[in-house]
Amino acid sequence: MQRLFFSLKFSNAQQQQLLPYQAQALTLCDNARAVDTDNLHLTLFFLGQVGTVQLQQLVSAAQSIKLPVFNLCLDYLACFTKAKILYLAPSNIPAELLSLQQILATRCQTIGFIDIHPKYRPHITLARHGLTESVIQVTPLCLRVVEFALYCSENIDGKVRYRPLHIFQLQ
Ligand code: 2AM
Repeated sequence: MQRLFFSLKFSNAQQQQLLPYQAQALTLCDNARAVDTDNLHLTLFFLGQVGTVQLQQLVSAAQSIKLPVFNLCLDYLACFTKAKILYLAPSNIPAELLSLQQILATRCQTIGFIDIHPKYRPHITLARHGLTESVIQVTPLCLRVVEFALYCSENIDGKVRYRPLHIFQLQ
């Protein structure tokens, strides 16, 4: 069994563009721990533990999705107070992102996974173990989203790493 999730896949260059926003987020509270640059992502559907048969079903389901590339403009920093996560998010959620998330969620549910989040909240977690009440408007960062991926969450020597197992192109 592997711990998996679907996520937008950002390039290395896009992950680098997120770093000034992460630096700003870290100033909002003491003790927050930065997410590793390579791990910066935007979750589409969290699956949890997945076996090999389901893994193949998930890959086939995602491969058949034909949706367009889109622009995502991230423009505010805020915190999920319960999870103590500092994140960057879009005030305007692109219709293409919602379509992708909804289609993926429907397919994952058909295969037998439960959506554990009552409401989809697209965000990029920049730091963990941080708490703030602030919501800060930032200079918008507009990213061209061209692919998503099925990621595996691995713990190697106490360090979490998100590794793309399969990458899916948007059109
Ligand atoms: P993330 O912040 O790294 O994307 C399981 O709950 C995981 O799903 C969380 O660790 C979080 O990972 C992500 N998540 C939490 N709440 C969510 C929500 N409302 N919508 C989408 N992803 C969420």
